[in-house]
Amino acid sequence: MTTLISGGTIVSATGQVKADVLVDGETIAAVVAPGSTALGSDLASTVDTVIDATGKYVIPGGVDGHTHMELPFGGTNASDTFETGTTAAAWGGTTTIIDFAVQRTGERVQDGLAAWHEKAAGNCAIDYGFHQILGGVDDDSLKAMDELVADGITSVKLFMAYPGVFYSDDGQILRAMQQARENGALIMMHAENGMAIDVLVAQALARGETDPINHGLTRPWETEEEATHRAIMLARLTGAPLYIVHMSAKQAVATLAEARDQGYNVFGETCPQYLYLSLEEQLGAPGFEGAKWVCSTPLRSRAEGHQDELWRYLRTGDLSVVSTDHCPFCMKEQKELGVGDFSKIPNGIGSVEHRLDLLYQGVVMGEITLERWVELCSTTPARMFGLYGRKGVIEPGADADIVVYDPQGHTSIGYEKTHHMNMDHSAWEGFEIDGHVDVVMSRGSVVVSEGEFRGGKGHGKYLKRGLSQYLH
Ligand code: DUC
Ligand code: ZN
Ligand code: ZN
Repeated sequence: MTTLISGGTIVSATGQVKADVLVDGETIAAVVAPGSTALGSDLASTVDTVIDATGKYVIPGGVDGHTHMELPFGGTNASDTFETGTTAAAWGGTTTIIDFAVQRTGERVQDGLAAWHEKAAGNCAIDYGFHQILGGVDDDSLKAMDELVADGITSVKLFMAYPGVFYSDDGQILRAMQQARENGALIMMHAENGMAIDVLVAQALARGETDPINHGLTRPWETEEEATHRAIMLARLTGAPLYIVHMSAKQAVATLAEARDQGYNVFGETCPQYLYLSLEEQLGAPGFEGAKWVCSTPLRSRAEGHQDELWRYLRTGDLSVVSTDHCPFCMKEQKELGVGDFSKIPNGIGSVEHRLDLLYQGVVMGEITLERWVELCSTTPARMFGLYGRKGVIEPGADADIVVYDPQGHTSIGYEKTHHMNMDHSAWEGFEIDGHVDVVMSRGSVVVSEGEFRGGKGHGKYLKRGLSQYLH
C-alpha cells in the first residue's frame, strides 16, 4: 500500500518546506519536491492513494509522553481505557502515547509492569510505550530498573508527593538516581513537597475549608519550588539526568532554568492546563464545579502571572516538552468522591485529545513558532524518550505517523462537540480553536479522515524504547 501526501508544507522542528511525502507500507519512503521526477514522472498516478494537503501543514504525529489510562488513583480508576484513550488521542493527532506502568508500594515491579502490558495489549489504536512508576525504592526495585532499561522501559517516575501512596523519601530518590546514573534510565520526578502539603491539607479541612479551590491553596508554589530545587540538588549530587513532570509554578521553572544555565542535565515538562487555565477561574468555580480542574501540580493563579511565564519558558527552551498528564475522571461517582472534602477529589484532567490543537493556539497567539509547536509536541518528546528516528520526524525510514493540519480549519472543543474521551464533561468546554486535525496516519494507516475514525483497537503496537538522547 503506497500513499502520497501531496501539496502540503512539511513543518519540522527546524523549518518548513513545501514537499510531498511518499508512504510505503508502515514507513516513510521518500520526501520529494513537488513535481519532482526523481521517483518517476507522475508519482501521484502510480501510488494507491493520494491525500491532498494543499494549503495545509504536514507534521509528524504527536508524541504524548505522559498519560495515565486506567490508573487506579484516589479510590477509583482513570476513566479512559487504553482503547478509548488512544482513540481520543488519534482524533487529536497524537499517534504515540507513553503511559505510566505502576508499581504499588509492596508490589514487585515486574508484576506491576505485567499488569500494564495486559491492560494495553491488543487495545490501543496508536502505538504506545511505558514509563515505570516506582512506588517503592529498595534493592529489588533497583535491580528491576536495570531489567526495565534492557526491556525498553528507559524512564522511571518517582514521587516527592502522595505519602503512603507513591512517595519516595530523599534517600530512596538518591539511590534511584545513583542507579539511573549507571543504567542510563531517565528519572522523571513529580516535584511537590508531599509531607508539607499533607499538613496544610489537614489544617484547611480542620478549619472547614472543603471546596475544590483549597486543593490549589494547600499546594502553594513554594511546595513545588522547594521540591524542584531538592530534586535538582540530588540529581547534581549523583550526576543523573532529571526530567521534572507537569511543572506549573513559574518559581519552580526559574529554579530549573538556573540549573540549566549552569549546565546541568535537567529538563522540564508542562501541560496545556497550566498554560491556559487558572486557580481563580477554573479551580475557584462556584460550588463543586472546580473539581473538574483538580490535578497535581495544581492550576496556578493568573494574578501571579504563572501562565505567561510558562509560555515564555517554552520560548526560551527552559521547558522542553508539553505533555497532557492525561488522567481523566468523570464528575459522577468519581470527582464526586470529594464533595465536602477536596482532598478526596481524584486528581487529574483529561486532555489527550486536544494537545496539538491547544498548543497550535500558541502559534496563532504569537507565543511560539510553528516549528516550536512541532518540536514541543512531537520531536523533543521522541528524542527525550528514546523514540526519535521512528517517531517525531518526517524523513525516509521513519514510521509513517503523520498529521495533516488545516490552519484555516476550526475546532470547537467540548463534551457535546469534538470530544471522544471517556468523560462526562470537558475541562476545555467552550474552547474555540483556529485550526483542525484533518488527517491522521498511524504507521501508514489512515486512522482519522474527513471527520471519521477509521482506526481500531489492536492497530497500536508496543514500543520498546531506546535511551533518552538527552542523557549526555
Ligand atoms: N497528578 C495528577 O493530576 N493525576 C495523576 C497523578 C499526578 O501526579
Ligand atoms: Zn505526577
Ligand atoms: Zn502524571
